[in-house]
Amino acid sequence: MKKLKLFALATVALTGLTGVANAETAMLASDDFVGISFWLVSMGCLAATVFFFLERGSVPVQWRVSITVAGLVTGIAFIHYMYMREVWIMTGDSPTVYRYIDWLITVPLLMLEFYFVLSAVRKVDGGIFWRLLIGSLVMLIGGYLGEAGYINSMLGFIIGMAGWIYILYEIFSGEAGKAASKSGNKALVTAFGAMRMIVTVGWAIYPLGYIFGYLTGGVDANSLNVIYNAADFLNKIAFGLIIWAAAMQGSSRAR
Ligand SMILES: *C/C=C(C)/C=C/C=C(C)/C=C/C1=C(C)CCCC1(C)C
Repeated sequence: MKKLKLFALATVALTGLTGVANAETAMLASDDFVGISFWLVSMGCLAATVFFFLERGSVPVQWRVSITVAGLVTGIAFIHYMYMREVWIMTGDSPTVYRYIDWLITVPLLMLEFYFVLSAVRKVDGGIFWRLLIGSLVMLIGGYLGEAGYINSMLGFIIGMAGWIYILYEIFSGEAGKAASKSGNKALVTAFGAMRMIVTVGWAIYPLGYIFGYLTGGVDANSLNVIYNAADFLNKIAFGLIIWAAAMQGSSRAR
């Protein structure tokens, strides 16, 4: 296990160094605030990844998978951010493909977290995971087809919204929501409630970004990217920290 952890950290560190080398070829302008936001989120993701992997051993055993997944989410996002940052600084274009590939991997992992935190304290039906996965795929594929111009952008938006609303139904009123409230575990109920708020309020930022940066009169790449970057910071890093805090709540904090 120690070796695995070291390997993971070394990988993250190496990727970070590669990024430093890249920075020589693409200079960040001091007034490029979108580029600066790309940098801030990428470094936040790097720090969060190291943190989650190091903290994995400090939480009770049944919470470890959730912490590992939180580290995977920020780690995958970190690497995508290196590329997105590069595209933005070099070309000033929105790195749509990289962003959606990142979402395609990290959003199902974030959804999986609802399943994992539930199964940390009780037995749960695997159907919950599949329904959350299908909802997120509909949401992302709809959004991508619309944003990349394969289908009408309004149609893509409507399909994406349908997927998101389905996810919200599942975690509030569906089986997942019921399982959480019936669990009687304080740490889980608190974490589940906070995670649900993030998927409601934090995730709402993306469709708003789509509307303001994309649907209403031409693409405004600046606002679209700043909005998406800020949202990622909240929905990936803060989301993981909430799970970590819940996991620590039940533990004796022995290290
Ligand atoms: C780490 C990345 C995350 C949490 C990304 C989440 C993305 C969304 C919640 C996207 C939602 C969208 C809609 C609800 C409507 C259609 C357009 C999208 C794809 C931006």
